[in-house]
Amino acid sequence: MSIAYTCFCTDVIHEGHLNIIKEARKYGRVIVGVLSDEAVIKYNRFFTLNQDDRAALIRKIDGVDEVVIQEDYHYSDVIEKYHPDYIIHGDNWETGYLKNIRSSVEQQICKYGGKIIDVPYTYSEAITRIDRQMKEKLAMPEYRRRRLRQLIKLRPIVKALEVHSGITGLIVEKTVVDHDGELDQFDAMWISSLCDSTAKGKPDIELVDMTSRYRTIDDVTEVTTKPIIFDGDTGGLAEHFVYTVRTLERMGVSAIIIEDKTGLKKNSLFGNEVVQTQDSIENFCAKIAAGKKSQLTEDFMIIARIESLILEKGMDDALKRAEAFCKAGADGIMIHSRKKEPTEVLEFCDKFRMLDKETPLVVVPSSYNTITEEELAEHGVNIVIYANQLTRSAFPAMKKTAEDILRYHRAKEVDDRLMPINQIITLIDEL
Ligand code: SPV
Ligand code: MG
Repeated sequence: MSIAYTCFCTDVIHEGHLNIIKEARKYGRVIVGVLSDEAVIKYNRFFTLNQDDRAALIRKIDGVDEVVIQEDYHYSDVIEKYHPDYIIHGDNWETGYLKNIRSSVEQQICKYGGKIIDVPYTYSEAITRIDRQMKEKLAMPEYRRRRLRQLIKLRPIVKALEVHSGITGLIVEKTVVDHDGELDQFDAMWISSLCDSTAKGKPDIELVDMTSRYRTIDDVTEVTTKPIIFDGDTGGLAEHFVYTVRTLERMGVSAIIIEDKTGLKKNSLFGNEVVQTQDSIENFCAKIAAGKKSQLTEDFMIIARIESLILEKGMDDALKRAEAFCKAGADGIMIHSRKKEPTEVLEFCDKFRMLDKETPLVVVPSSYNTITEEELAEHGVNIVIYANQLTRSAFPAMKKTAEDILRYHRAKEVDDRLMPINQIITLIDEL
């Protein structure tokens, strides 16, 4: 009997999926591949049911003969294993970033006479509603908050990009790239104190108050579903920090990173060019412990950021602090450096990993930007934060536009490099 194979990555079964199964049945024994958790999160939105629960859901559908886990969004392994005579898929994979997957499937199954069956994609009001509900579920605080911990387990390295507004949040939410046949997207958002302050035209010295920073989080959470890592600067007084932790938890933020500095905070990239005071190990440990004690969920993470390399206090000091901060309850360590070369950060990571194999390590390669994600992961890094790149790309472009309008006394000359109005209005989802 012929084999008809289809692959699902859905958390909810609707008429569109039932239609695919119905079509598949016409061609033979129906095997449904459930896309693995690792593969789903590479190009699709996050799941609300894990792969085993999704498989159980599909097993219950009438007409399904076998359910298997498909480990990769490329079909090569399943094609090799099952030699399906037919691969059934919605015709939405004829365009966009799924197109390449379709062509490699076609190339492979053509070799033995297999065929692709493109089923017209089902569009209906009910499906749109279900789709929106799933997305909104992902945006709920209890789902969003725990997602960073889930991603650390599922991703070789979690990639976070800076956001400071609804629109920058949407860019991180929606950008998927197909590069050399590999689909990829960002996993998380970093609400940088530098960029949040810059967007408000203020210096990065803990001047923008928490209420205002919560407003930025609100703007971002209203239009996105990805997890948030919040730059908490020094965390302020321990007596205040406990309230910050509670608020962030309630808002669905996944993690706060606080740095071991005290007094007037200056941006780390100034290093010792400005006066910056590192907090004592005792004080900072007490702050971490107070934060951990105040937290109400298991999900939320307090990540301790070590400034010893920035302030040229040496590797031993950085490692001593890392050990102490973990003991005080930190859920992760961020090591920062402003060197052009990654040498000191990698040395720290290697030495830290000899002491501690588990605690997540976070880095911010703004100045040592030649290092790749793969190299960082090889040194035990779990989260890479691209801390300011959206801000730094937008502002020069805006400044040049302003200058050129003044120069030419009209806007025609700048128009070629602007996003068309019809694109900007479709970028924003409507309910
Ligand atoms: C930020 O993005 O605000 C940071 C990272 O804290 S850095 O600017 O490198 O200090
Ligand atoms: Mg900062």
